[in-house]
Amino acid sequence: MKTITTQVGIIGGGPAGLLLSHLLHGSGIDNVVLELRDRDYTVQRVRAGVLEHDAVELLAANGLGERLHREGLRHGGIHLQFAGERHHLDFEALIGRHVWIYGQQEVVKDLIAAHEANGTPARYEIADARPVDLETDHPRVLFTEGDEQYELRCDFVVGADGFHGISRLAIPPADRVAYEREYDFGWLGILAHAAPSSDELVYALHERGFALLSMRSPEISRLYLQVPPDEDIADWPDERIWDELDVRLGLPGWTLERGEIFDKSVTPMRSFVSAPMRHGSLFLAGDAAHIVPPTGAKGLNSAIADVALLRRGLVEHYAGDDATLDAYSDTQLSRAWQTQYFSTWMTRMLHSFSGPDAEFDHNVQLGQLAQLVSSDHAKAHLAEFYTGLPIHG
Ligand code: RFL
Ligand code: PHB
Repeated sequence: MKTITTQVGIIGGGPAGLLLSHLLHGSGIDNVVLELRDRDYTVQRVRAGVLEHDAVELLAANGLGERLHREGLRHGGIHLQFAGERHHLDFEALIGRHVWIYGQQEVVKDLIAAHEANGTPARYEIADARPVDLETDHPRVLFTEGDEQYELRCDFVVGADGFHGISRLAIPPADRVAYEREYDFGWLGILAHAAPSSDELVYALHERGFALLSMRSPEISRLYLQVPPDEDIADWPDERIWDELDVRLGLPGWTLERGEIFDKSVTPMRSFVSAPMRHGSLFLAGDAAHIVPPTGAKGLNSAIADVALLRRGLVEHYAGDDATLDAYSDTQLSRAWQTQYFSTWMTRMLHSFSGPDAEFDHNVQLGQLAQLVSSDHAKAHLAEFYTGLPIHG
């Protein structure tokens, strides 16, 4: 068995793991990232698109803002559409904050470039990662790379290996609680070579289900449709997708720009929180600890908030102060539940629900939305959450 020694062992080379590694490196804390998949896989996964105000400031303050500010799209608000009308929520005017449209894939590319420039690339295609000795202050991660067995000796292990990762499972079942909620719908998402048909995102409630118009660049549209969670993508040829988007997003005098669809997938929706987020010398961050339905655009941003605080806690630890690290789990669980609240609220407000109360519920949603767009206080409430809770980095 070969031995590697570092200060922080990070399992998972997604946005949470790579960003934590970059932040720690910038603070002089040695670390190693262990990633199951190959590098190209981690870059090609199409996922989040909206970055919160403070998340972008954190990235920029740590050398990751150059391409983001050049190629990203700064959005000062969103549109809410229901009952055949589109309403603009102007975040800048309401609370003086904004968000950025910049794909998660681009964030990951920028992180990989920074790691390569620093000479600290992640170790890709490692297998069987297993954190052990977590109740001690000298934990290890055992793993396989090629034909070689390794042990990574460290002071702390961070589980940033996503919802399907193994880190959370290393906490004994008696010491963790999982809170979960599944929705009986998912999102069919497409990427298309089509100029976005709106200046800012459009979230639409329609009798036939939710639809979202988003984008990645002035040439690429990202669009979503609410569908059953187990929907077979083969049942959705391109024409059917465009026609359904036309129905749910259509307005008189407005046309949805069509184009070549180059990515298509269905994602089920769930909410999940695992508590606590710390067990001995193991800390969980990002999707490994919590998942939200994407309606509030919070998953990636929550992962960024976790690792920002974890960096601060680790820096203070090595300076002799454990207060932030000791409070990490409680602080981030409180933030995670606030985020769950917002994501649940947005999801319930904007999706169609089936069952005997469906018609009643739809009318309640219309009432809720009508009040929301007529009140600056209600709009500011949405704007505060959407542009992001504070990030304590
Ligand atoms: P990730 O991205 O899942 O990365 C985890 C990494 O860990 C690796 N891994 C392992 N490595 C070693 N050993 C093991 N045993 C391992 N098991 C797994 C994986 O290969 C992977 O590389 O988790 P992370 O870093 O916490 O990042 C979380 C975000 O990816 C996620 O929250 C967002 O994508 C959620 N999300 C959105 N978030 C936003 O903030 N704004 C959005 O607009 C937004 N839109 C979305 C979304 C997620 C979506 N899907 C597909 C779920 C839209 C969609 C459709
Ligand atoms: C996206 O562009 O992928 C996106 C935007 C807003 C959301 C979710 C996803 O709420």
